[in-house]
Amino acid sequence: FTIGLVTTSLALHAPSQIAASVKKYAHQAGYQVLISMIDEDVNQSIQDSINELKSQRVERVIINIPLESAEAERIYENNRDILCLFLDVDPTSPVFNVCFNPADGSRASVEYLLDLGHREFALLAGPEESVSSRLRLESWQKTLTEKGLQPVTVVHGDWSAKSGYYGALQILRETPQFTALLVGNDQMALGVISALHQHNVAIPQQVSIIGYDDTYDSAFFHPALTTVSLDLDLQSKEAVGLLLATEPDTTSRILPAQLVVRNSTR
Ligand code: IPT
Repeated sequence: FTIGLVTTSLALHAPSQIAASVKKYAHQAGYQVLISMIDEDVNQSIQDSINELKSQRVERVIINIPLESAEAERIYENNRDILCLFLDVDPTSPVFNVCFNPADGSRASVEYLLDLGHREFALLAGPEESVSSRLRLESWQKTLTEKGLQPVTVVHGDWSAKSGYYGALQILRETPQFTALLVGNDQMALGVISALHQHNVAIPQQVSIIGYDDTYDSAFFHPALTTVSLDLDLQSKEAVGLLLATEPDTTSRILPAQLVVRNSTR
């Protein structure tokens, strides 16, 4: 038996961790995993990937591509002959999904920094076209607004460490009056740390940083990163379990995310 995984770039830490875990849990259940990785020309190539998997007689497919609800619904409707489960959609979307709550971890980050006395927040979000990136950003902004605060700036990266590095340089150049920097994922936070070190901005003495993901590497950044932990292994386990049930229950599941405090905040 074989299940399919249609995934965004495996050069990124989170999707590659998910792919490894999907494979692990599928193998434990006696299934093989066929992986199809895409990143451009989204709609057409997702359908191409699904068709390719169908031609190999795959009938159950995990889709880890960031999709707005309308796109995800279209894909779901166009592929009623197989079962599709989505990992990167708005968890309230009607398609079958296992996703993280985009609000709890983001809210916890802002509240933790507010309790430490921070008031000047810079936001370095992920790509504008990613639904998870947008929901994380909205939740940071909403929590700040509720406290009567506005971020000093909002900048977008593309999830890579390089984009975090250049995003931090832009923020230092344009709006240097911040003491807290919320970052959309840990890879971008790695680049941020590098940029701040080069400019002799001490973390956490001058600037506190909180990332997002808690991938396997994040505890080994310097300083060890405070971040919102997503249990990607659990997400993969749930997804594989739901997909492989004999009579799949297609009720979506929402997973919690929580703040893990390390040394990049004070
Ligand atoms: C999401 C990660 O949080 C982010 O760092 C990036 O890797 C992105 O995936 C790639 O699409 S995790 C996803 C299951 C919401």
